[in-house]
Amino acid sequence: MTDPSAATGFSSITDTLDRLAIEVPSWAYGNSGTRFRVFGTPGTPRTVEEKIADAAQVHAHTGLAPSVALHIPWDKTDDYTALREYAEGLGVRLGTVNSNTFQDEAYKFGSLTSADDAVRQQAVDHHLECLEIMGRTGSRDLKIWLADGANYPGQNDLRQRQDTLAESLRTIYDQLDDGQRLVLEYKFFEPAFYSTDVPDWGTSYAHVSALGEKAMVCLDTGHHAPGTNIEFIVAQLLRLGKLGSFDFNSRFYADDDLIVGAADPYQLFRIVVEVIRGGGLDADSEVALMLDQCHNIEEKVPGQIRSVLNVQEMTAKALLLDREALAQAQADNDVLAANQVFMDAFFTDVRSDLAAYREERGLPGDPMAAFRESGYLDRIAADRVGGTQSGWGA
Ligand code: AOS
Ligand code: ZN
Ligand code: ZN
Repeated sequence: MTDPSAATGFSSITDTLDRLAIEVPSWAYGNSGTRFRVFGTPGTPRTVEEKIADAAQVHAHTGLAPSVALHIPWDKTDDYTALREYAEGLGVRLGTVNSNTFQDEAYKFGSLTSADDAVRQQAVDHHLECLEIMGRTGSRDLKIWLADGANYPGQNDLRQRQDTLAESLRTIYDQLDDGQRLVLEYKFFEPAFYSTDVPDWGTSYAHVSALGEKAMVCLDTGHHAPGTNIEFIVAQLLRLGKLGSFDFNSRFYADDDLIVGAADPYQLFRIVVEVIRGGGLDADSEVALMLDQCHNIEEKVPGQIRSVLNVQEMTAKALLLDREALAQAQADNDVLAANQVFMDAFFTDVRSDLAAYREERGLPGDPMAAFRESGYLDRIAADRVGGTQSGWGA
């Protein structure tokens, strides 16, 4: 066969592939680590502008990452309008604003769930400041992840904290502008080890449903217990119209924040199958696909390039799933045929089709190689002296 894409049906999926956009997090470009050690990398960004410049490299080499998520306070600056213009000048947009109520001494026993009115007000005010910043950066989404929880049974009034959280979220939600959204992320443990105030999708869903249309759930793929069927949660949230965004990453053990698709590419494939099934890649979809990763030992910009390429590769496979044949096998209760159709899509090798697809769009067929050859890492290593850690490594 002369045209390999004819064998896979690749040409039928390119319109949808063209729509694929993955937001990259500003903190992925800073140094990060574990509680044991933060290893520095030459060329680490010293400013938010340098983080955005690195993110722009990911987009320039892949065409997949047109926006950058910010983190407040790690990315605080005096002039957000100027920052927005700077990003646009490099061909990227400023995206989701991530709040932070997990680093101040005041939040030791909670933030939006705190029983202390002054602490709770401080946490609410921080979110209102984020909303103000979003007005200037042109961001749509305020992403809230809370470290709030307890280490010991009896430490907190679990029920009361849900009521307090609902009240705090309502105050923030009521300040959203038209076109802005609040996405509430859940996480089953860490830093709290016994009980977390937003531990699962059900709790997030309960809160965002009570708030209204502009509130949605954020699903971080690393925030589930081992063995959790994440694609089921994806299907359910899409069915309920409440899947606002993804934080993509890989985990082996806890919230490892490794490169998406590195630990279990088949799981990523299954998730993307449900995203497509639920309309998450339709032209009018409002589901935000984001990365939430840290690169503790590997180079950061190529780590991000690898990540968005992994999402693209699994998306291409998922788009190639023969849904008609699958529906027929399901209707026939032909278990093995249905599973085979599913596995055939997963095992289809799309790498050469994707390389050709990129080249047709003026992008490098092999973005990893193109970036390596660009000399960018050597340039930033020489130019940037005294790079700082991302907030995670602080
Ligand atoms: C923390 O575990 C969460 O995954 C957060 O989504 C994220 O890492 C944070 O919002 C960055 O500030
Ligand atoms: Zn996350
Ligand atoms: Zn996380």
